[in-house]
Amino acid sequence: MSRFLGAAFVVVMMTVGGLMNLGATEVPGVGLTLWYTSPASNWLDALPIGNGRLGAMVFGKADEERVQLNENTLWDGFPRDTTNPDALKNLPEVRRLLFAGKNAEATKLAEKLMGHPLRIKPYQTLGDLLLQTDVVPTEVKNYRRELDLEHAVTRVTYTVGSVTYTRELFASAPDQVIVMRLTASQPGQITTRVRLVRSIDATTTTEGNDRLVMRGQIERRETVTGENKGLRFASQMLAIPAGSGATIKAVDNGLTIAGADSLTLLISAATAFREKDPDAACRRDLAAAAPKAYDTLRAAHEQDYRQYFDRVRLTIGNHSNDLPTDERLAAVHAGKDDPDLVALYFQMGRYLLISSSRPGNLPANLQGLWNDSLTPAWNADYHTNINVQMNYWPAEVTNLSELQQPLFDYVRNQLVASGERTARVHYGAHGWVVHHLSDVWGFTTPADGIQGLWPMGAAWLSQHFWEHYAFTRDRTFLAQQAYPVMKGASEFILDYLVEDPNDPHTPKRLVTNPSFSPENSFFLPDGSKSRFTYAATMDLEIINDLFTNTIAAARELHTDTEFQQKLADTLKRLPPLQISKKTGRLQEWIEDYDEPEPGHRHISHLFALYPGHEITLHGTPELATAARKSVDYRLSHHGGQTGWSRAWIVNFFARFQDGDQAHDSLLALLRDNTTNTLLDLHPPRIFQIDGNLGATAGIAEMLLQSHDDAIHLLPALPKGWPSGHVTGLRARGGYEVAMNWTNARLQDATITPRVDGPTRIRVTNVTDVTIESNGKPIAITRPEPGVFAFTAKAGQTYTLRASAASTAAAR
Ligand code: FUC
Repeated sequence: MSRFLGAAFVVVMMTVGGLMNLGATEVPGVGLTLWYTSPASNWLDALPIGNGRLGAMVFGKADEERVQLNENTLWDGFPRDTTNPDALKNLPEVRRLLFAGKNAEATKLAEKLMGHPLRIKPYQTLGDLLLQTDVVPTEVKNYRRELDLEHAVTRVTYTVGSVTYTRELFASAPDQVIVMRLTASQPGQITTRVRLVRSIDATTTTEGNDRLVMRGQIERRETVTGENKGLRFASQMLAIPAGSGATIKAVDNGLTIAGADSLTLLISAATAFREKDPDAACRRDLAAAAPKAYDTLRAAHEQDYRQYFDRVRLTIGNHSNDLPTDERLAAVHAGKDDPDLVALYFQMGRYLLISSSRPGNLPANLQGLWNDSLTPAWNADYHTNINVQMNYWPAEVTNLSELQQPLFDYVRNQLVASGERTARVHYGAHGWVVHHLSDVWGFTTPADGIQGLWPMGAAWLSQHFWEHYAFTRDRTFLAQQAYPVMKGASEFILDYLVEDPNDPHTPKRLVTNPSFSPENSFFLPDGSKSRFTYAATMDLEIINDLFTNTIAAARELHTDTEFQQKLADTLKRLPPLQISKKTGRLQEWIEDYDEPEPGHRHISHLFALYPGHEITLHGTPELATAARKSVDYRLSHHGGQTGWSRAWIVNFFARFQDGDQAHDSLLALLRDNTTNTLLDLHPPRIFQIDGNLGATAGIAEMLLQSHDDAIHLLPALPKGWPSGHVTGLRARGGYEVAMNWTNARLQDATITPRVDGPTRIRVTNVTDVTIESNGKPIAITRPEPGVFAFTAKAGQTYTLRASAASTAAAR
């Protein structure tokens, strides 16, 4: 168990101090456990487990355990056509008013452009598994609750009298069940009552003396016919007690187990979203899992999970801190730095993605898949104006590439066809469109209020398809999945763009209209506030990214030369990015407006810095300087208040190659937007997984970048991480990278390419390197200072060493 290894490792560290670099690779599991000395007092302090479909939050009270359950297809609502046939005829007038600067009138008329209905329905909790034991809380000693990220198991241990009790839970992807196991250090000590509950729309009964069966249907009536079209769902729990004295019986819709040596509970759930008969699906999954020994189930789960998790190891501290996680977080609040905690947060991010996004299932929503409410904040939906994309920022670079497949499937199966209809009905356009949010029923029309009139979701989502190709070089994926999606999104934009009638040039420039910079507002010259405009900077950046990537994809596939030309010609007609003459900042809108909320959480106009790369330090230094001023300005006005906003800022600073500022933002995130269980918080105190995942990407981005024509090693190392070690990061071009560094400089790196080709490596703070393959030095060129180039062969391993002279010189 990792905590014992952890203790042993600390001893080694103390005796041979300075051997930091041996780190986690030598002792797997060190620093990979979140732990606490008390149970969760509220949902945010419970510990999450998940298999990409089933999830649970485990509270860990000795006397009354609550396991809050989720199944990620359990959504209110049903598929329907939400387009508004009147939208299109009002569009030209809204556009005319905006070009004429009549924003208030345009805003009023724009209500006619919205879809019907205006709002989506929520993702819901499935219910709770409740255990009641006969433990008297005051008699509980040696309490420990933990989440072991290396094995994806949560565990509670405590002692009452002379008996030590252990509970373990995990969510198995291979067996599609949640498994809970109760054991005791002495025979016959497990006694508990188990119930499966949900507050509405379901009933639970017992079946035989060992099974709980919940059946339900969300109450959601079709307005005209009155028919209940809500989703049907089911959950079952099978209890398997062991021990010669064990008894089990059904009492009042619950089970009572007494005198068992151990107890295994298997929990399944399903909905009619995927299963014709959810009840039968639960029965099937339990029947398959029940004959297997607990150890067999656990071994299969671990093997499956670790195929993903083990790919990346990160050591940036010295593993000297073995305090409970909440105490460490409190120390960070008090101003202490804790690099190990940052590394733990990073691996927690990877754990959360592995647990909430698995091939064959839905993508991670605003809360991954953990939600205890019937009416969660923002419906726990898919927001496409930053949030769902941020969820997938770490996928490629932290070597979880396959976990983007749920996003790709969701886009292709749920969004594209509906988005084509919305494009046609609302805009008379080809291609597909998604506005600022969606659900599992294919919602693509403008929602909520007029800020929902933001038709850039499809264009932004398309970036993920291209990036997946850039990292994997999977041509089949590019041809079959990515290109059709990217092309469709481009077709919509081509039709959406209009000539700016105020432009005196020939041909006139092309702009988006209507347009928002999500979800920010500005002052018009007459002092009134507006959000509505044309050609917001973010639109231009997203279009640049989409068209550039689509052209590159078409070229790779040797297809659509005319279409490529059309995209290239259109790009030339977009307005350029602008630097404010007043402030030197990157302009967020087509005019240089002042902002009522200068610290606004969205920093949309910096899309081109991250996740895009139209703005780079080397390629566009003036724009990069202006972008830097924009971030500094936001921060000087209390920017970055939400977890996701802070996480985005970490990525910006990584791209500015300012490791110390990135690091400061990471600490701010831990201080201001993180639960004791390392979950990201949106103010006031709402779990939102995007901050976790965005910051995980940001930490990787501090160590490795590959967006600017080279694999850049240690581009943004902060002073606080002078020595460290990372394995398994991935770079664009199909590379895997491991690095060791000491005294704030790279020592050596291992680069493993997946495809043959020219390779350029940039190393911060190192003037020269040697590169070996198969034990022999290879020829390298030095096309510019700090860049080392060679031709890589797929499958070979290249070892790069900073030459001693260079390190000395750099010092
Ligand atoms: C966007 C953000 C909010 C929140 C919501 C889910 O609208 O502006 O802060 O994250 O998505």
